[in-house]
Amino acid sequence: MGKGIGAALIVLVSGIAGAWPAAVARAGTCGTFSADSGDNTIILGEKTSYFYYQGQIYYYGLGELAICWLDTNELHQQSFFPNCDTGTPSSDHIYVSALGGADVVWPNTEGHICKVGYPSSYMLAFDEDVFDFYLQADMGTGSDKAYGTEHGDVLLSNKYGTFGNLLPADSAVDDLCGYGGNDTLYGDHDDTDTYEETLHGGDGTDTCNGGFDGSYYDWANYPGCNSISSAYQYGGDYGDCADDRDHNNAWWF
Ligand SMILES: [Ca+2]
Ligand SMILES: [Ca+2]
Ligand SMILES: [Ca+2]
Repeated sequence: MGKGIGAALIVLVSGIAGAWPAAVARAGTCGTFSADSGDNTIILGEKTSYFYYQGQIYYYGLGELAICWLDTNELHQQSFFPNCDTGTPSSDHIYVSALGGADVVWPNTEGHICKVGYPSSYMLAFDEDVFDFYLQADMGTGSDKAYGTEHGDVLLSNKYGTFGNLLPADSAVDDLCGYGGNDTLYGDHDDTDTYEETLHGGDGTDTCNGGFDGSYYDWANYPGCNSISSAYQYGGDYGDCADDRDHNNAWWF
């Protein structure tokens, strides 16, 4: 529970999930977020509103995506994405561009204050029962960590290059964690043991591509990755990044 919030805080989760029509269209982008070229922490959650009753504050979800992030100066920032909401079909995604720096992105699993204002910056968890859309994260250069939602996400260890949509080498170790859902994970063109990516498919039927062009190699967790291209396979359980996703909540405090 966040600082400054009374022990009697009650969070009301949006109750309108599932009341909207299912996906009907081709994959689209419901929102685009760009961090900065420094080190960033990027957290996905649900925008809220609140009211006071008998001296206590009550939050309720607005069914709209909010992103809280830490900029290169370690200042909190918050952005809202009105087109990424409870009506957004599962074929759409929020596009996150982390740019340079050592970045981390993940869907928040607990509600927290986004330190840009109390009480208005409170965010609920990213609840897959509320949001059907998935995450596409281009992590950019630098050593990054990307955690997916329980939907089928697309996680890339670097941004697309300019030729053939390939991911250029970024001379950095990246860690991609698909978590639940049928994810697609792409390593970049680093081709030495020093800078291999680790691709964790997690639950679901996941596709892991170590180099995106068949010539380079990363470490793919098997059977976490059900389909593996351009990668070495780990036969066992190479860590449990699903746990990491939950533990990351601690950074807020
Ligand atoms: Ca960055
Ligand atoms: Ca990277
Ligand atoms: Ca998965």
